Amino acid sequence: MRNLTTSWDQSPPEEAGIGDATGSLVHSRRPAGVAGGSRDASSTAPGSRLEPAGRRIQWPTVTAVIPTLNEADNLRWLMPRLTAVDEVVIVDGQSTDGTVEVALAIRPDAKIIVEPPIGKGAAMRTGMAAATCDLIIMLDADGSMDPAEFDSFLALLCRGYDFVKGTRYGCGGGSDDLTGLRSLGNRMLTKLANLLYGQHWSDLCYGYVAMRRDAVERLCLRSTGFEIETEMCVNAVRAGLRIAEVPSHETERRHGQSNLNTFRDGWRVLKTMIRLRFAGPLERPEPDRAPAEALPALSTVE
Ligand SMILES: Nc1nc2c(ncn2[C@@H]2O[C@H](COP(=O)(O)OP(=O)(O)OP(=O)(O)O)[C@@H](O)[C@H]2O)c(=O)[nH]1
Ligand SMILES: [Mg+2]
Repeated sequence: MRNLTTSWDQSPPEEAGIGDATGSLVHSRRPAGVAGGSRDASSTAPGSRLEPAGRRIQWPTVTAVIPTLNEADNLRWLMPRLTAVDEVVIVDGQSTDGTVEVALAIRPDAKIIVEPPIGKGAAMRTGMAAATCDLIIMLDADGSMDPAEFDSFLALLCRGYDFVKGTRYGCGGGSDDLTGLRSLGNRMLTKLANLLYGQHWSDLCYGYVAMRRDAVERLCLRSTGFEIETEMCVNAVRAGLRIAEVPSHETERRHGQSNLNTFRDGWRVLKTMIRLRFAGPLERPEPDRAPAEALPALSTVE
């Protein structure tokens, strides 16, 4: 038995030809077996570059991180759809509607962390720190983000991007949930972020994102509220991560009430992006951190 290193991040984005790191909309092909099905090479398409004959391929593992605050009814829809991930981390803000019980009834192996309801940002940071897989995908518990879209996020990570953010605008994306006011605010904030950070993003305030787990520490996240989505994006730029946007369709929250306050949270987003623009460089990774090129490789075993 011999370990080979057929890296799942071998091709840099520029060479991959399926998107650009400045945030243009990208469409991706799904490398068979990344998620949503068997990780055995026997399920890959004949002739695939990643199907060396006679080898078993081990695909990167995936953690789903989900913040919850009284989302029991929504988890009944969401949890059965998380079949393609290896680990589920739920960070619950002391829900009183049986959220944790519902989650465990459907997914007994879910990792549950209960903490005070400080905000979505705090919950996401806790969840990212608890994740143990190669890749992390973050989504809301309210059923507005469909796990059927996981593959388009994960495929881009496997093609060399560090941070992949969903966008509800442009080809293939959309929202049944955004009010006119929220959409206007988001578009204005996105334009400002593009100006301040030299990007071409189409959607700043959307929490459906995926990243390599080794990118988490480099993001140096501090936010406690909904401004975490902005902090992740702008710190990804500041940290020099390879970023892509992928179209996503957001449906309406299935049950319950929104926790977002348009004006209060919009103001927090604005303050965050301006403060971080003038905050100086992010701290460099610790010396013992492996450089991006050397990060987890897809190992194949003959
Ligand atoms: N643990 C935890 N989760 C939270 C907290 N606040 C919000 N959440 C969760 O964060 C996710 C996003 O919150 P939402 O209320 O859906 O915010 P939104 O998507 O902007 O609003 P909607 O229009 O209702 O979809 C949901 O899964 C919430 O349950 C909190 O303080 N603690
Ligand atoms: Mg929501």
